[in-house]
Amino acid sequence: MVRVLSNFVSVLSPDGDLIICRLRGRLRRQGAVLAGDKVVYRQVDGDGLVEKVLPRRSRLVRPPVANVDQVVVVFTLREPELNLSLLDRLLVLVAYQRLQALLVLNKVDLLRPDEAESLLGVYRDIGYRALAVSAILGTGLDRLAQELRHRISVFAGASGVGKSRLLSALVPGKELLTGELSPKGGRGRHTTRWVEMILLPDGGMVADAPGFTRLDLDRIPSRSLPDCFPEMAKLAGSCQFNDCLHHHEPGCAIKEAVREGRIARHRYDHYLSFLGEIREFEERRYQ
Ligand SMILES: Nc1nc2c(ncn2[C@@H]2O[C@H](COP(=O)(O)OP(=O)(O)OP(=O)(O)O)[C@@H](O)[C@H]2O)c(=O)[nH]1
Ligand SMILES: [Mg+2]
Ligand SMILES: [Zn+2]
Repeated sequence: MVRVLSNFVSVLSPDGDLIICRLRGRLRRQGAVLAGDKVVYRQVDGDGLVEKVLPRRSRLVRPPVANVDQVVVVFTLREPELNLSLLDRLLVLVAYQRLQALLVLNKVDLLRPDEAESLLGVYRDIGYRALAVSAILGTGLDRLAQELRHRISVFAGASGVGKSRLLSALVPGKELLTGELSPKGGRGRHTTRWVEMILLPDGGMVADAPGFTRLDLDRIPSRSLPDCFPEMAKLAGSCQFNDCLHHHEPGCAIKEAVREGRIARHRYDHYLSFLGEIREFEERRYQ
């Protein structure tokens, strides 16, 4: 399944043809079919009909896509302004789905070299793969292409960070709609409207997806949150209490690591604010 547009979808056949299909009745409800889904379809007089969706290996809610191996988290420092909390939120959701994340800092043509490296260094130290690129100048695109090869990926991130522009630069002959930033605060305008899977020339597939400005963490239980921060998960066994949530508990190895600068302060602050949010969801749910 390459693209889902209300009642019509495009399916990539085993021969590499794109076939426009309708959906069987019970597959017409929202979320029943996602880009990336493997499906069984039938052709009736030239018209395709999707009969069945095969079991999914993975599923993301935002962006809505199935069966990807990795999420390419695209962000910028300027135009639009970096939203570090949104970045960490997305990394948490990706970790919770047990998918790999690749961080891509785009628009480095707008930055001094040291600006890019200091931020990426924080994430590389945690163990993430992180690249600095420019879709306009072509900087770093070879490395990015390598990371996408033979994998199924989805581009995710705020609107206007250049996801579609990057993909157009990576895939010869593929022109995706890219948008101008609105002058007000350099915010994106949500140019991409649906998830679309694109075949890569060197093997693999990548999906372009609409940007977002907020992400809820309400599906993640508070107990699982520490595991979604790799630098915390690594140390959690050293806390005094094995159910430590790294907040007010005594003998907490995570808090000690933050004090000593081994865990970035902003990551821990985001952890606490996400934890607070999730607990509010949980309290409301169990009331
Ligand atoms: N300076 C600079 N501008 C870029 C770069 N990449 C993309 N842009 C510009 O940023 C704007 C937004 O790019 P898009 O590719 O539409 O952004 P998007 O992430 O797909 O946005 P949505 O589809 O709304 O989620 C366009 O005006 C692009 O030309 C870059 O590397 N450097
Ligand atoms: Mg786009
Ligand atoms: Zn702890």
